Amino acid sequence: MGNTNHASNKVGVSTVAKKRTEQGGNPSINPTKVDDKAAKWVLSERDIKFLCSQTGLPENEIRTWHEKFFHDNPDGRLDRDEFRKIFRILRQESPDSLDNICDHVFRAFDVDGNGFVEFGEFLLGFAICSRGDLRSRLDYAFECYDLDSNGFITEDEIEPVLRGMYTLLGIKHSADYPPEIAAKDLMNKLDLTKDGRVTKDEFIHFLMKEGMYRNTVNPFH
Ligand SMILES: [Ca+2]
Ligand SMILES: [Ca+2]
Repeated sequence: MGNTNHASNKVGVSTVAKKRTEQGGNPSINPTKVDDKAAKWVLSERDIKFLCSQTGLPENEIRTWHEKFFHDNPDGRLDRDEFRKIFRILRQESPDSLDNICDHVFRAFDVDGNGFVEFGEFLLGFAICSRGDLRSRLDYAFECYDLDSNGFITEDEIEPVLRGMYTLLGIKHSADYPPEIAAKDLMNKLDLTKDGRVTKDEFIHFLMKEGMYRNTVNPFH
């Protein structure tokens, strides 16, 4: 395998670590783009080490994912439709129930917000959402709700995602407690400082201790 370290950071896994985990101290990793035209990517030893430490996956599993990912997606990234297909395979729920939540999960995975989920973003998101600790999973859940990615959740952002969660969980909307009221109630619970917007800290703090709400709010249970 060629070793072309110090390539430009185009793919954005470094930002995953920076934005999504606040532990700090993570080196940047990106599968290294060897040739623009061939769009061929290699994982350096450093990439592998970083992904192992971030995802908790063994090296051979990372190599397997990498091979499969680039086999299915030679351009090294997933657009929304491609992401939807993979998401359907990875989740246990019926495909129809996933549709409304899928775009929100896509936004959480697309850490650098470039409209694509690159390999590193995919692997890290997948590992964290399926086997990460609760705080990390809530960190990703926050991004699902922050529709405009401005770092705050507002009441109008809660409702569409909550609707997606209801569909995902097979919860029927009851006429006397429609999603817009549920969103209002949830907003009141989350917005501790009553300034009309919810920070990530408020979101995580509340849902860490409120299991009942967490079950209907967090797509990554
Ligand atoms: Ca991206
Ligand atoms: Ca927002």
